[in-house]
Amino acid sequence: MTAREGAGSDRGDRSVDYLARRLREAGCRFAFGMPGGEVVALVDALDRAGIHFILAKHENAAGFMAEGVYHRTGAPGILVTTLGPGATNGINVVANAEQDRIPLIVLTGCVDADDALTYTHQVLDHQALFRPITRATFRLTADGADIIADKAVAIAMRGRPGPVHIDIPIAVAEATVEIGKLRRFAKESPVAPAEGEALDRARSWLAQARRPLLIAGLDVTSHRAEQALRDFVEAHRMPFVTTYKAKGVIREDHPLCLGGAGLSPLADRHLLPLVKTADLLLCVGYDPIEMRTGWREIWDPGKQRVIDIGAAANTHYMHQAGLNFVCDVGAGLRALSMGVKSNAAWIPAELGNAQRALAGAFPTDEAWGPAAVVDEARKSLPANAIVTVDSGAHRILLSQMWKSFEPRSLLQSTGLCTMGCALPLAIGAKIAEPDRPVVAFCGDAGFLMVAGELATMAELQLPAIVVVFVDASLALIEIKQRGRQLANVGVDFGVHDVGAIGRAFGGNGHMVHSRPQLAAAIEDGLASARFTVIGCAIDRRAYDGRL
Ligand SMILES: Cc1ncc(C[n+]2csc(CCOP(=O)(O)OP(=O)(O)O)c2C)c(N)n1
Repeated sequence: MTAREGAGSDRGDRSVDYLARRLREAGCRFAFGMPGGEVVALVDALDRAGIHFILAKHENAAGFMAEGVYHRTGAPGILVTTLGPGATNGINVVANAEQDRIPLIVLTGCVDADDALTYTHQVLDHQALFRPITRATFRLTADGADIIADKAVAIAMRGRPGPVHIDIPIAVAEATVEIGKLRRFAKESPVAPAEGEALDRARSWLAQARRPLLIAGLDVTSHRAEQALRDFVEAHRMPFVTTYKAKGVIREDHPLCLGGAGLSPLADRHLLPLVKTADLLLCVGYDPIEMRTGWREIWDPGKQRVIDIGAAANTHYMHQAGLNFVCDVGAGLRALSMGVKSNAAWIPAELGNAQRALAGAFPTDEAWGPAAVVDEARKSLPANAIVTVDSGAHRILLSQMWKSFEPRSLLQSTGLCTMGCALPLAIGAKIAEPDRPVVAFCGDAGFLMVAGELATMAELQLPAIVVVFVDASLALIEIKQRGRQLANVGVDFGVHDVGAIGRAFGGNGHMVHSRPQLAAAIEDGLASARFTVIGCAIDRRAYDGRL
């Protein structure tokens, strides 16, 4: 294999053609980003390989669009940036991919090593920049392009998924190489826990448990273990709580469901007593990176039996378990269940009371306000709607109130908890599933961070709906500031007509002040061929007592 630098694509395959073909083979059909001169060959190669390149208005948003596609297709997302400012604009979404366990392939252009010896303009060490927030970072070589691509996909998708970075020097990208057939690694098979003393003990704990409680987390979805989980909770009559990311792994109207947990002290008030009185806690694909401090060391492994079945070893120390199985989540559940008869004896009234108390903590009868927005939207949207939500007070309320009926139908950032994700996530989801209703819920500050992507929605003619909670405040931060009796500084801002912003970008736009107005705007949005922005005018401090 020889690299012939500088040869054009018409004279043979470039290294980036092999890279692009391997990504196409992995199921990728879309890439997102903003090119610079350093990545034009890459963008050309992606396009030739059948991977449609979508131009976003900011690299950070581009990464979330890629994530939205991943959730709805299962193929890794692709983010393309140019060198220097392009790469640094992507830092937030790459950190998000690391903390939120997203297989994002991050492709950056860079100057060639020999050039960098005497040239400094826009030149940064991209690998040093991305190393702490990725699973791996590579520098593409011409002859190894297919292998590097294969490694990137394998590392991004394996176990607990995460981002992988490939820096692509200009001359390497354009080098013509003769690799021939793509070289690939063997597929991994799911790892099940070994038979032995630990598994025997786990089975005996399960058989003896009278008050078992299951906590399901995002590794359940990464391992596609939803059916195994449902079979398990039904066989063992085990009530379950999920993290926000795992909402919908089992339909939330299931009789054993206790809803989502993670960021709401109000919900925790009813959930934690159940956790503390359970005699067996089964943490299934539970990655505590999603949880606030209220979930740190909440049980006593000296008194309570705790089994962890997850994708990664417990190095977080958020909690401890008596037995830890690092394995494929579905295989782990099936192995644990084998030959075990349930002895669970939860008093049905006790569970019913907890479910009622949780529902009562988040009432739906508000005449108007943030809870009314969530309630009215849920009623106005079909059950199959895919919903995204940003970070802030509105997210906590929505995540507690929203019932999810399928996995990955409520998308959000729960590890990094970044603002500005909901709108681009919705763009990605709508691209992947154009026939389903897609709705982004944003705070007004989070919306204003990424409002420029409405232009992308218009260009792609995506009829998604964006619901904005317009309270002219960073509500979540204002609550914390007030709670500490500090002066109101840097948290309140102006009321902006987000409906007019929507119209300015070529969509429909409304400001609504009541339930009927909201219902009508959603109905119009669902019927429209254009996107719709609905600003819901609510009072400052409207979240008091609701989180
Ligand atoms: C990128 C980023 N910057 C800052 C924060 C800290 N933060 C968390 S919630 C929040 C307030 C968000 O305000 P808004 O979007 O209006 O939503 P609300 O809290 O009012 O519902 C802020 C500033 C963050 N999570 N992400």
